[in-house]
Amino acid sequence: APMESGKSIIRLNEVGFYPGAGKIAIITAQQAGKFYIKTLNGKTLFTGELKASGQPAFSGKYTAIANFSAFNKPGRYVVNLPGKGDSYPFEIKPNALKAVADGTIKAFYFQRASIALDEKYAGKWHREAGHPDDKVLIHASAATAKRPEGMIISSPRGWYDAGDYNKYIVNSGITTATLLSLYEDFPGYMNTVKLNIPESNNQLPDVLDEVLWNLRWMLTMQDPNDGGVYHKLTNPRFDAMIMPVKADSARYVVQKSTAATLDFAAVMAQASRIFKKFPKQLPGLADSCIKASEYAWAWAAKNPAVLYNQDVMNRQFKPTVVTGTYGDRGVTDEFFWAASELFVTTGKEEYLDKISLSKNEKVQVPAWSNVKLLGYYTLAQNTGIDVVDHPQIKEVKEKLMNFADAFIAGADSNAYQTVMTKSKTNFNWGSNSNAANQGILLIKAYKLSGNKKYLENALANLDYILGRNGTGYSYVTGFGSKPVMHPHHRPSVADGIEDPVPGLLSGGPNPGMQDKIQVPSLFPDEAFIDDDRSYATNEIAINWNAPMAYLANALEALQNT
Ligand code: 9MR
Repeated sequence: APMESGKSIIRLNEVGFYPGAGKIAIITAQQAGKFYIKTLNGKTLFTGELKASGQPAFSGKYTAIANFSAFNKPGRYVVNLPGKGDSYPFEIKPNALKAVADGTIKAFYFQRASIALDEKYAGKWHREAGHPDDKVLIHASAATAKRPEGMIISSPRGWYDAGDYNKYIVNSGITTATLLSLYEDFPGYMNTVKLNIPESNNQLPDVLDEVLWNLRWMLTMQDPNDGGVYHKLTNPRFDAMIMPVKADSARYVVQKSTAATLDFAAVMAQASRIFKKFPKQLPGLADSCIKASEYAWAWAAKNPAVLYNQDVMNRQFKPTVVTGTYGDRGVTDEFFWAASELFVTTGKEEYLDKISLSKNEKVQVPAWSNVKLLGYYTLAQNTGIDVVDHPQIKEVKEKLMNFADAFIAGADSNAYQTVMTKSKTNFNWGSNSNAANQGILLIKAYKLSGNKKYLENALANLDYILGRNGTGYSYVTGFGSKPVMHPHHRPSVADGIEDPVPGLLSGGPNPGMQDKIQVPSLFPDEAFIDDDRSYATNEIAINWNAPMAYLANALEALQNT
């Protein structure tokens, strides 16, 4: 049996707590009696009583809860258990999550294609430019009369999707939208966020500068001749674990797809209403975005069921492409999302007509394949235009709140006292992004209702990601005492630097083992290995980092409310 030391059995947010907020550590043992909050010099400042959790963890083991919410004195501390010793240290202070909040956005800078990362901005992770993507081939599957097979287009910039170096529109869609929403929901706070990126001195908030790196790439993925959007820009096969500059195989854009085109339409509509506020800094951009969006929508309306099926494509066309598929099998949610964004930005009733809510529809927290809730968010929050008379909008708000209520119901009786650890179904590929996306839903519910219970549960999910969980890892590189050190991330593996690129959210526990790498436990919340071969548990991805960045930044913005 593993040693039951304080550090191994006391699971807590290893980064920090806000003085006025809830503070909980979970003991993964049936410990009873007292616990102490001590300074790093061993001085006891708070004594509490452990409480048993109502339900066991997925492993069947019961936990104990150390609640020290009443202790609010800023400083550095440990939780101490008699006979077991100290937890990892943590801080109590205002702005406790500031570094994580900044770092998880800065991570997007580290994911940039087509640019060298200077030491000034990237520190020891500076690297040469990779993937200029100024000579990208039209794949046979994408060929048209005006853009024949082998024709060369320019499609630079963008973020690398994940541990690999390809660029996928579907996944870029939800990612870019999530970061745009962060700005849209918290403009005052986000205006103050400085990331030390090359554009930091221009007259635009840094988060929007970072978004523009990807948005400008996305714009190049639309065929100017018909409005359709290529599904992805990719190598035929995944690169070895090498640096970007060494990865120089030919790049292609493949066939257009309805999902990619609608995700593009949604993001461009949202971008248009946000960039409209910066006419001096970005002349014409808002107009270009809405034009691109409506053009894409028109293509999708004419091509409502072009699903990306890589196997079918490979049977017809060469070269064979085996990289990520993001092969969504249903696009009603993409239609809903795009129509919602287009309606809110343009006010045109024709888009509202496309927003139908089915009776007992089951919504899920957003994921790349499931974007309906992104439409809900936009419809529920946008008071800028007069939507109160539309019964659909009222219903959207009600459903959103009901959905949030269902999530938090009983969250305080499971072993880790979080929404994330309520259900095994949360633990699929990229499970940590579910924790973050649940957090976003709860932040939205808080903004709509003013009820702090939503905010507290959002914070608990953040605690989950930073160490209060079944493995004790802080799943964000560079943060916490036991952070993941070996993510499946090509630059982190290939750069010869011990520390991985910082601010990246690992995918997290997933018992699926799609990569055939053995995980130490198959209990859903423990099915994780900090091994760079384990892409099913320990890859990083932009669509996972974005909700993490949203959650951490939203909590920073709301900490004093
Ligand atoms: O996040 C994606 C996950 O939902 C899928 O189950 C998985 C297998 O298709 O792919 C994941 O996305 C990967 C993408 O296909 C390629 N780049 C890395 C992504 C993260 O693992």
